[in-house]
Amino acid sequence: MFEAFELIKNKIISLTDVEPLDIDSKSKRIYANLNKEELFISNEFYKAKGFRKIHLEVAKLGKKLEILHCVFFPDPCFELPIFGADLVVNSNNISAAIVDLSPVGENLPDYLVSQMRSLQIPKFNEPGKLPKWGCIFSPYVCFIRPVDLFEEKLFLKLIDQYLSLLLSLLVRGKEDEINSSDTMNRLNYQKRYCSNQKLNDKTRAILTKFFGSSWADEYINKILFEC
Ligand code: BLA
Repeated sequence: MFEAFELIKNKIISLTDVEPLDIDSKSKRIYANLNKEELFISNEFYKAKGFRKIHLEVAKLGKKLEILHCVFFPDPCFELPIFGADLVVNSNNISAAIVDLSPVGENLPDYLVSQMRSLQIPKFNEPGKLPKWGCIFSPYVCFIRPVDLFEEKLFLKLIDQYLSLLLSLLVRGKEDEINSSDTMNRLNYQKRYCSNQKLNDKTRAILTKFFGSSWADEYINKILFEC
């Protein structure tokens, strides 16, 4: 978990024109207490060239559950996919690990497909089955439960490769007009990404258990998947 956090954080600080985004200062550190279980959420938000919002979150919910959540929402003026990663640790074991570069159009652009193909996603022993709302992900989404340390390392390497690939796309550097149809279209796909992510009952259930349903709804709508 810590390694993944460091890896992502280092990529973020390497970005051009990166600066912290002030979303809502009371969302940066969230503490609560439920039946003597400690809850702690730490949020970091940034913007940078090519990215309208980067969100890196670590949550410790009670004694057992730890979550690393990260999304790079692109600036829709750029032709960039959405990077998303979710690592769920249950009693010191990763129970779910998901990483993707998700399309902001009907498909990923051809040049990106060929690069993702050449990465050769390793064959993991316990792949997960994506729910219906997961149609927002690319064909190269990796959703697994790592069975051992070796697979955990392979998954980390994949996060690294997907992020490196994403950042390498920025070098192409083409920026469309804010009101161009390509920009609008990409923004609509970001909206669809967010709407579908909001259908993840597992996220909602955990947040509701610890914070109540209205808090959970607000958090999901305003912090996790605002668009
Ligand atoms: C699954 N997400 C989960 C699970 C939990 C959370 C508890 C179930 C894990 C398991 O099956 O063992 C919880 N995730 C959270 C919480 C937060 C979070 C509370 O991020 C934040 C506070 N989810 C994302 C992003 C992706 C994502 C960015 O937030 C993908 C890039 C994916 N999480 C995702 C998927 C599942 C999941 C696909 C599996 C859903 C399922 O099996 O139905």
